[in-house]
Amino acid sequence: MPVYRLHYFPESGNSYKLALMLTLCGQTFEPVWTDFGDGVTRTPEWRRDVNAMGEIPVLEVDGERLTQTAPLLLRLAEQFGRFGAETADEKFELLRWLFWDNHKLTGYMASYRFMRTFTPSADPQVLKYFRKRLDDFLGILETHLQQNDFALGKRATVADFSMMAYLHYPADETGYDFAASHPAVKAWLDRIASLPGWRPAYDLLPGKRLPHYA
Ligand SMILES: N[C@@H](CCC(=O)N[C@@H](CS)C(=O)NCC(=O)O)C(=O)O
Repeated sequence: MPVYRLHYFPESGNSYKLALMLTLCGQTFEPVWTDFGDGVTRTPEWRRDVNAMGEIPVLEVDGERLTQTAPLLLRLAEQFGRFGAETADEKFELLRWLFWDNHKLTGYMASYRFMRTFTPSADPQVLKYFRKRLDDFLGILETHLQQNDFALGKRATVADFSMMAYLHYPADETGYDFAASHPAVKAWLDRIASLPGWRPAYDLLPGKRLPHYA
């Protein structure tokens, strides 16, 4: 069995993607709480010793430090034979949604939620811009999920875990009430939450939390 250590902070949806995947695959990990709020990931020491890209999460696998959730999710899917692609066409689809998520959905939702909720003086113009982009991306996801149970159709894959991570937080953090605004997204979040062993981020990622300002 590999030994996993996950460097994270509780509000990090990117960390949750890996914590959830490991949990759904029946794995445990040692949680390594990281003081993101105090700027530790911006220090030269942390970038030298932990992650040169300056990002959370970092997954240590038997002592090797690995980063970037998309390739990590794909590797775990392959290793455990779960939540991955089964055909070349599925692999293409999986990559398509993972790239879209990293660039668009997670990229904007993580920035919007962080600025809106966890920074003391959010710039209203920047928030407005993020929200406009997000409304567009969420509309695209809503349309897809009106016709599909999951990103790839009938079964959950790592593309779903990647896309749902930032959307499953409480409405007072995301600023969205999906039941009212995006019912197909809400139904999909509920489908993922009913997978055996599923747990929310704040259950899997304990420790000191960032102050709320929203
Ligand atoms: N594409 C990266 C994104 C990681 C990321 O942006 N992490 C955030 C915290 S959840 C971070 O460390 N941000 C620091 C920064 O943007 O400077 C992944 O999937 O691992």
